[in-house]
Amino acid sequence: MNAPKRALTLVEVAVAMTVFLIVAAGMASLVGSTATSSNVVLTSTDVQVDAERILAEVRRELSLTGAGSSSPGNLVVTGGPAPPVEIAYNVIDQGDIFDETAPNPAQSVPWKPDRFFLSFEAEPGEDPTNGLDDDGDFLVDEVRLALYRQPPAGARSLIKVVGEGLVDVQVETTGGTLPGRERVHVRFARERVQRHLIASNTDLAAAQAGGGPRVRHTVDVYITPPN
Ligand SMILES: [Ca+2]
Ligand SMILES: [Ca+2]
Repeated sequence: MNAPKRALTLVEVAVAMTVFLIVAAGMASLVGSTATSSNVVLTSTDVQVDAERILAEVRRELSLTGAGSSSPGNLVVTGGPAPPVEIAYNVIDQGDIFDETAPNPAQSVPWKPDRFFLSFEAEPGEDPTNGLDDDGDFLVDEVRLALYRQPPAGARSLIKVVGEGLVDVQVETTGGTLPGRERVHVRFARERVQRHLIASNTDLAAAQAGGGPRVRHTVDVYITPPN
């Protein structure tokens, strides 16, 4: 015979509700921390992808230039190693073919007349030399990489800004592994502050001083111009 059904006592209801609330709170905090960590991963990946993209553009630009004995004065690094520093160069005209019958085929490298400049330069509103964050983006002395073109008898004009938010930049020519051919060393870091992790005045002060929660990806390459 079944026992007679009875209503829950007040104590049982209170215990059940307490257990439910503890479980719900635990689930909420689990969801919260998952969201935060995936946000961090996303930001870190963003910075890495952007740094690699900028480096790929530098490589592509310099893959069509030259600094060897057949191209004296073609590729020139001015300034540096810290910004402001720029790489000036002409690129090969791929429409033409080497004249293999010339006395020295290398001397017939057909350069396009326009001069190009990859320039690590000040971002508008930021002085890259004073150790301060002048434009309020929490990056200290950051620079941009800009690409310019100058025709033989014309003015220099901006083609595009290749990248922004660059720190720890170093560009210089170094001894090459091939005779008469110097390598170009390019290094920079892309940096971004994780604004969503700034939760207190202490965090804010640290970020303004160049610290606090931030992600950074450094790329480093030695390029030997092919011609
Ligand atoms: Ca800044
Ligand atoms: Ca500054």
